[in-house]
Amino acid sequence: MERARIRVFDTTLRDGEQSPGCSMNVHEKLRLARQLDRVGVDIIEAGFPIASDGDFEAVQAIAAALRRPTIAGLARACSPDIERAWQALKGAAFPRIHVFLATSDIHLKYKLRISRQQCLEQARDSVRLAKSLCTDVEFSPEDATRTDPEFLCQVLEAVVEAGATTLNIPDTVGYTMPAEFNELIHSIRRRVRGIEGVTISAHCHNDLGLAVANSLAAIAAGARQVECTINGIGERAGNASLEEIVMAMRVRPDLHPYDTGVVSSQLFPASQLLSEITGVPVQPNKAIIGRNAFAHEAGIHQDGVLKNPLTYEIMTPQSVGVPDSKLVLGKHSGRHALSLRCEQLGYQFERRELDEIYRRFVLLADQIKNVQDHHLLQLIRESCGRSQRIPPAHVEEVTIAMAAAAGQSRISDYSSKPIALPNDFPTHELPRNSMAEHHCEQEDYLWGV
Ligand SMILES: [Mn+2]
Repeated sequence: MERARIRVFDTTLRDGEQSPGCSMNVHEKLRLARQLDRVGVDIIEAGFPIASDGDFEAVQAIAAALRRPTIAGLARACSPDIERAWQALKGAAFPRIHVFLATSDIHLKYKLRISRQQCLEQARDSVRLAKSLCTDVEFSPEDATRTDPEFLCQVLEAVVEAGATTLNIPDTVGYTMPAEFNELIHSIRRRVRGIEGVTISAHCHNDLGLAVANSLAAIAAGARQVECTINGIGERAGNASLEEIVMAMRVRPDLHPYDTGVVSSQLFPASQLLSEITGVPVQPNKAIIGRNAFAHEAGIHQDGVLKNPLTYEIMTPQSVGVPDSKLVLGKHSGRHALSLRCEQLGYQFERRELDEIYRRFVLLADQIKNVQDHHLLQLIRESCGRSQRIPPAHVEEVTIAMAAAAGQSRISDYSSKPIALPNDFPTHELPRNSMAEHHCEQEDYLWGV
């Protein structure tokens, strides 16, 4: 089946940067933009050129450095903004001017203090100006989801006539619901003359936790561009999270038959780079790229995952770029390295317990070259039920992949083969019933960064 292509418009460097604590300098923005290029986004909104000299320089530098993606710059609906944006963008291989103007009565009355008629004219005139500078023009009616739909369609029709090539429908305040937003996009497609010649886009905020759901609802209704950010950063509760939208489509192509140009294995590196640059950590339970996104704490879950990852996983850590754990523990590894690795995996042992684990570890290391995390975890489970688990928060920045899925890179690679110690590993030395005893009560777990 032919699948529709969704253009991914990343606004991490613009809307994302507007979130508290997330401002970036030119050098940092350029670094992140290069990673966004590796992620494969179609459009990078590089900044708001009139906002500051730093923003201007960043947009200019990104436009000069990245020749594949479209580079967008934001402008209010007035000539100084639009001209400044164009100055920053004109060196881009594919420049786009993104003009916005609020259209809801509450914004018109209290913020802009203009009438609907003035709004309509200002929107049309500013898009006309932008179009005289740049063929690729996006228009956003700010606060679209709280705008009278009739008036919204009038404005959209006017800007299409003036030359807009993308119509972005922002849920600026994170107010809409999936069914409602879906219907809004449908009604725009029905009512706006000339709509078939332009791309409809969605820009959703997460104030009610629905940004991704609303974005997917818009796509289902015919939107073919989605605006989003890495880690879901952005104003207030943030924007729709790029990684969540992309992986929702990848994991459920039956319900979301769309393609993007995103290289999913670059998602985790992008998330890490953004956190590193801004110093803003990702919440541990964040979908797709959070430290616990691939963790299996409950013993019964872990047991299932070890037997077949599909029991509790709908995608592999590797598919989103969570690195494989390369535990290089061999027979030459010392007790200290072993103890450290155990700690990284969440276990602290008394000296005598560690001695016992070390003894078994050496036996195993004699038989296999590299003792990997899943070997070690199994060994720990079988050796010691009294291990004291330490909370993952004590382990900072340890990149441990979901060990059970090590070496498996695609869903189709999953097999039902349990990961096991070598056949000749001397399990007869283990206390009888040790597996049975700890099967249900074990507290061991793995986590995926
Ligand atoms: Mn926004």
